[in-house]
Amino acid sequence: MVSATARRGTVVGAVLLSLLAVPAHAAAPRDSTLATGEVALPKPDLDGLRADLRTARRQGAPGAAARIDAQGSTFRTATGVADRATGRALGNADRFRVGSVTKIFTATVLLQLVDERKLRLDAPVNRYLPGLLPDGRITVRHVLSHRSGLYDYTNDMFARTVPGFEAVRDKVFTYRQLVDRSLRRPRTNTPGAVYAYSNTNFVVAGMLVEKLTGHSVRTEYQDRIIEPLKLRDTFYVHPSTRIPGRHASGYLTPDRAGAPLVDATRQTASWAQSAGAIVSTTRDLNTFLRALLGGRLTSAAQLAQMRRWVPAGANQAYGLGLRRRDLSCGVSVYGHTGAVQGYYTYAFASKSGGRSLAAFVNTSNNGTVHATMLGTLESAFCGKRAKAPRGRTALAERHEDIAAGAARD
Ligand code: REX
Repeated sequence: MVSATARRGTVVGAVLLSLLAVPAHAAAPRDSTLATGEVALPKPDLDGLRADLRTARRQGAPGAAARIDAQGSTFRTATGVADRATGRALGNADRFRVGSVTKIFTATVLLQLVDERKLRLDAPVNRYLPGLLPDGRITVRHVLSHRSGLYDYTNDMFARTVPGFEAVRDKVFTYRQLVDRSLRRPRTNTPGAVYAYSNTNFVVAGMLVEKLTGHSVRTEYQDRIIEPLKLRDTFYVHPSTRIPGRHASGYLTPDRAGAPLVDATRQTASWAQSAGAIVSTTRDLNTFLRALLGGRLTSAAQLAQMRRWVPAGANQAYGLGLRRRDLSCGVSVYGHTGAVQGYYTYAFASKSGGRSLAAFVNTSNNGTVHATMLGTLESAFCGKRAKAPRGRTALAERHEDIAAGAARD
């Protein structure tokens, strides 16, 4: 089923297509991508994007939606349902839990604090939060790049998916309690050695925000990002369990094959907080990434810090709260993925934010669907002929990587 939004999206999509079909050599005044020095991107494959979302539905997602923004043009598409009980069609106006895309918001606040000289990236965390961490060598940069070696407490929490979720659905944790759960386990690495994804890092980041500003992370997200960018569908929802306004219900896939999906919409998200408790829409996520990568939220110097990459798995690197993915066509994109119970998110943009894609499904714990959603990046940024060998962009980017074990700090 294709929703009304999706049909409207097709019309807008035609306009977008004509705008994006600018040859690389043409000095097209409307193409800010060229003006900002970004490489001209292949035309997005909008049929491919729609097909990706339909595939995700076949693989178990009740609904899927995506939005591309580029040079003032928009393409929206959605399929399936926002709510399995009522059968209401999912649309791009639906709010959803963005999970770890929250980490970009948290990092942005901290980099603004660096700009304000209230924080130093290479200072130990314990300088600001005395005695918090058992290893005084762990710096703010290590935390923001997932190189602290702090164990990810969610590994234990969600070892069994549904019972793990139900045990925390209504719980309210302090940051300290979450850090304590991590510290019960040995550190996974020497500080600075390698990338090892851990939500604990962004709990520590949230503590830093609150300590340095004297305000809650909600206030800081609001005053520094949400208000200035007029993100009217973006909220930090914790510990309240309800997503305000029109939103997609989220359905968690149990570990046992064939077991019914669990409605996970209502939860405190307290296990995630500054690592993952933001609710948003595809439009707001695209606006946010365009502003961030366009240099409108931090100084150029701090944006450059955010883009100092460490290797983070195949075709991926991690900066400070920012993920880079190197696509098959040689284009690299910047943003984050998100996974909270009931929702998977992909929010990525081109280097200076000229083209952005936000896509989500209202299910999680389904690796097949997650892999399909990775395909939305290929459709949005690589277009139809996505199978070409890697181009120069990706190679040039890779030279900037900080080698594992040889980090500069
Ligand atoms: C929590 C478990 C996964 C989800 C997690 N989420 O660490 C953070 C996030 C906030 O968004 N991270 C992702 C649950 C990976 C990211 O950075 O892209 N899985 C589910 C299980 C597995 O319970 N046993 O899939 O909903």
